[in-house]
Amino acid sequence: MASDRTLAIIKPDAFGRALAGQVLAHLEHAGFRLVSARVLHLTDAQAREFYAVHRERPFYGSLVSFMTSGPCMPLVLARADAVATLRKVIGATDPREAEPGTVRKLFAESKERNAIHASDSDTNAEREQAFFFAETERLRTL
Ligand code: 3AN
Repeated sequence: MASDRTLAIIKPDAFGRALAGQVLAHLEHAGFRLVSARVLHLTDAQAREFYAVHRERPFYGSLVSFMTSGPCMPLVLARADAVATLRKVIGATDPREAEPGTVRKLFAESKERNAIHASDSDTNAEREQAFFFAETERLRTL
């Protein structure tokens, strides 16, 4: 059965433009419950580790610089079929290709500065929740 929890990050572009509240409202409107949230400024080492799967990609260095450019907001979100539903709600990586009404269409600036991250599989959702949150913070019942 698909997991009912996933991880999102309101990225430094959206957080820095004071859009966190609007993004959260959008996610809640899409049926997600907020399980846990933090505001933190990623270190270079943390950003490199979080995005290690992209290590060989040409945009890796730039992505790490962007993700460490200001505070961001990791969130644990819950609803049925959480991973697939959140991917739909955030829209395509490039906001020019994102469906109308998606978070990235509404709030992203570019393919890199694209407002929000969301886990892309149950395995990554588990790893990424554990990256930011202790078990007691993410497994509480709603
Ligand atoms: P998504 O966030 O939609 O899962 P990924 O996993 O392919 O997309 O990429 C991770 C992050 O890397 C994206 N959210 C975006 O910030 C950045 N990124 C992806 N592709 C590019 C690109 N071609 N140029 C610059 N940044 C990119």
